[in-house]
Amino acid sequence: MKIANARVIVCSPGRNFVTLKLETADGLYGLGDATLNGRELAVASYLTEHVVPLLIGRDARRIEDIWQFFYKGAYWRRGPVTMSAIAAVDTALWDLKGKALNVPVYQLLGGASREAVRVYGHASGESIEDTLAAVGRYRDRGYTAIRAQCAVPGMAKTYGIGRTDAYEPAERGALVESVWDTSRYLAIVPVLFERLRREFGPDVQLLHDVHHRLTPIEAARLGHALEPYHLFWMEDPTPAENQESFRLIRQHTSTPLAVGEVFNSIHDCRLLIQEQLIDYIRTTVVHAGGISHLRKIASLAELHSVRTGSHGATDLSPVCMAAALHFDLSVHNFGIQEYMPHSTDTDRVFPHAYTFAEGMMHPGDAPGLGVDIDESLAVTFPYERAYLPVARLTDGTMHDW
Ligand code: EZ4
Ligand code: CO
Repeated sequence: MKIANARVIVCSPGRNFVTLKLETADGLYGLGDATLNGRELAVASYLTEHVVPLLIGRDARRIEDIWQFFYKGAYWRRGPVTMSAIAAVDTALWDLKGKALNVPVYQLLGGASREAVRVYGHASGESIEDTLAAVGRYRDRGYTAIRAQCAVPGMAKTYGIGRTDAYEPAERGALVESVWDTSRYLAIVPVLFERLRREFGPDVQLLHDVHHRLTPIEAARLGHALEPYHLFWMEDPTPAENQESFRLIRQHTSTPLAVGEVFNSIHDCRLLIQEQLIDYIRTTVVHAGGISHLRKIASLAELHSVRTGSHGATDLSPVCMAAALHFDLSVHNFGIQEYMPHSTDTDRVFPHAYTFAEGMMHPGDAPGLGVDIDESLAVTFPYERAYLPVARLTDGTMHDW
């Protein structure tokens, strides 16, 4: 099980993906996702220049030791670029171990804790009526949990609103600047959820993503206003570099809180979890150090009644989606998994065993992660520079996005 070869594959079948492929001397290979939205080539370079040369010749069975080697051994700890690179190595090693032992990865993680994994979809619209219609379409496809976002009147473009149900957060080519107006946003969101509850009744789980746009006291006010509509969660209400700011939000609202899609280590969420300031931790395999590190975060969360709700947008490749599903199926304190289906081209480049039915997903029982990469097809989709949009206030001040 010595690592004989390691390669970084960058492709763009609809959006950019960075994939690490590890090959052993015995002829097995494992895959890991290393995609960091808008900064893809930084991780590709970190892997190629600094990680791959140190991987060759190592024993692929020693997953934890290799993780510690790249984390402690770099001297420079944490950060999204480093942790995405470590995540790719870790994910590929779990894939390899599963293939070597001929079992799906979830069996290595303690086996299934549930029959399947509940996912939530993204409904959005240019108006409240459009958003209601979009939620209806998700219900018709079997989703039992749906995130709802609607455009803010008076703002030309609102982040998270797709032209179709299959939207992509990053924009190819030039960076897009949008205008953000907090008062108008705070005025419309409770109206949207009042309508959604009235229309769809108490059974559907409703979620909302604030995308870090509010101050703690504004977030407290929104959470309080949404209480009658009992959301499954309110996500990223305020930037979380300052974990203490969640104490203030928590004092004012019982709306459940989900945070962490931009976190890359357990230290980013330690206080949030230990003080029970959040209900769901959204760290994900690719951005938070891989399956090994995510399990440690989940174990800490379990002690404090916090459940997992991993990020699962389209910028997480099918390799990460598969890894997330193995993790979700096995971990006891799983809450929910985000799911934005990939484009047809992405699914063709990454054939996979995972399945969706009636709002639930399963990673499948193929050995390892159950996901592959068609390299000859991948080369026909070369990298294209793309960025997430940024937001400025109406007076031009750069805002949290
Ligand atoms: O902004 O995936 O909950 N999902 C999200 C996404 C993220 C992008 C960032 O790469 O917030 O739309
Ligand atoms: Co989000």
